[in-house]
Amino acid sequence: IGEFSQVSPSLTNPYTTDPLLDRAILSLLPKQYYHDVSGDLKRFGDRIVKEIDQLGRQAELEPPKLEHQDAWGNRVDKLIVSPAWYKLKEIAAEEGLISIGYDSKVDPKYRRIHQISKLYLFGPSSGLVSCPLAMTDGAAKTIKELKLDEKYDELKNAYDRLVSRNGKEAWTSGQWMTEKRGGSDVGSGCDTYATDIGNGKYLLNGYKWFSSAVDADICLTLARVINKDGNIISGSKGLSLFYLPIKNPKTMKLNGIQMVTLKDKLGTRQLPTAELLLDGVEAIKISDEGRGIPSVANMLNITRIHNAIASVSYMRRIISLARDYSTKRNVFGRKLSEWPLHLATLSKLEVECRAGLLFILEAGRLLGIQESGEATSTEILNLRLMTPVLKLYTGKKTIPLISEGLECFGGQGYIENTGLPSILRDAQVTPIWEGTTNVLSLDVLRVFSSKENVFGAFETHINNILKNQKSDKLLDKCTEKVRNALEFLKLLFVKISEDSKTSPLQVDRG
Ligand code: MFK
Ligand code: FAD
Repeated sequence: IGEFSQVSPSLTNPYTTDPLLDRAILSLLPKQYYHDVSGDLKRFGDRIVKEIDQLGRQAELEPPKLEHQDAWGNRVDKLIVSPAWYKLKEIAAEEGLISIGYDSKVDPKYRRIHQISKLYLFGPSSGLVSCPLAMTDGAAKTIKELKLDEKYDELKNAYDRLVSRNGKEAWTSGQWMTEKRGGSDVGSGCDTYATDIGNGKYLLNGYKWFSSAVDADICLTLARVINKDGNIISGSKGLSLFYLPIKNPKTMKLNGIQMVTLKDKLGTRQLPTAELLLDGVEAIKISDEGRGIPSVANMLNITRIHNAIASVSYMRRIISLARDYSTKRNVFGRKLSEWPLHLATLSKLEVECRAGLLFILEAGRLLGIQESGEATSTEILNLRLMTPVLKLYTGKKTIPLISEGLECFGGQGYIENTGLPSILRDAQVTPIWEGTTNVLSLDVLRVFSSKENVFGAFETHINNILKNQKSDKLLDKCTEKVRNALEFLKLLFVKISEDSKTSPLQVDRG
């Protein structure tokens, strides 16, 4: 087989070797807090290299299985998940990947920056535990925003578990929205029905078509309440939001749920995604009747930010490995890193990834301000507007970028046991789940058509950024381009406003 073997690319501390993250958080955080965060990220970066990345790989190689029956024919629906998956969930809790975002000892304006930075380091090594973390964060946010912890003891307990740092006690949440008839058009597609059994409790019957991280402890889901006359309201105005424990707390058996099958997926194979039959699931209605969609939007807007973090984290991972490889691979008598054409390829990827990182941190900054209760109406509108754009843009950009990144390894980029192809497969889901690109484009139109002076808020935001920009030749050129783009968007906005008298779908038809 010859004497030569190629030195492999290696993963280095993703914080200390990130070209931008440290500078970005230095500019966003007060000095003392920056030092704490920076120390935590450095330590966590080392843990990723020494421990976490191998666990992520193990989870990929030991995909989940579902056993419907035990040896004696009893229906058990036993989900078997890699030990690495459970270990990663424990690590995520210990490392505070959710709790940091809710830490009452830290100024709310800054804690999301810390959390997002940490999730960005964790994502590609997380064995897709990043997915339940997103939904866990979304559930915690929903409980807080709707003040459910003040209304129900059960929800207070759930909140404490969702944000726990105790790896043995922490809970994760699922988010079951998609059904066979509708993943985008949930309002028409939801055929899950809720029967009132008194004391605020309901029994849910239906079929959930995609339910990820189905080993979760709790879930938020949508269903249509059957009223006293046996009637239901169709469309999104008929949906309410429900909270349910996945296992009955007394029997520890599934709470009226049958796991019908696990999905056989292109990627995210580490992640158990199931089809579920809800056959009399006991649940609590946590929204006003008919307000299910706007209530679950609290969750969606958080999971969409997580999705963007994951997209950018995949970009960073492939670039870091490709950069490292370029210093180890010789072609035509030189290191790859010495060939200008290869450097030009890497530079293009780098620019896109850095822009993505600044974009997710900006979302974290605005989210923190919103959670501090000090946000202006302009900041709230910008966060609302930015979230779908952030998710759709990063989801769309990550796939061609990773594809180009794989090409930087030549044939090795296509070989399974390098671990590289799984990055592309996993990233392919980011534009699909949590709202496809077109559906999120329509969400942008929804914001423009439903809120006052959205464009004004956006313009103020951009002008504030430009005002604080240092002046130099290159930056002045960029500023001019941004101003021209703003003028163009203004014209577009006027057109959208004129057209959007009724609904985003009608604007789209126009
Ligand atoms: C590693 C990262 C991992 C990430 C986690 C992955 C695991 C989970 C995977 C999943 O995919 S979970 C399922 C995700 N599903 C979606 O994202 C659904 C996609 N479809 C949409 O987003 C639709 O736009 C939506 C179902 C939300 C609404 O469609 P409708 O029926 O046309 O809604 P409509 O009537 O326009 O709006 C109803 C209300 O909700 C309105 O409020 P009002 O009644 O007060 O006027 C809207 O303003 C409000 N609303 C809708 N979207 C909102 C929102 N409010 C705030 N934010 C939003 N995003
Ligand atoms: P459709 O809604 O049928 O969309 C098909 C196409 O139509 C898309 O290209 C879409 O962009 C386009 N489209 C739809 N509406 C419009 C429009 N008005 N204008 C223009 N184009 C439009 N869901 C959950 O609830 N919980 C989960 O845990 C979960 N996990 C998932 C895990 C994986 C791996 C995957 C792949 C999906 C998961 N989903 C989950 C489902 C996911 O959210 C949906 O698949 C997604 O929202 C799209 O819905 P759909 O599949 O019904 O596609």
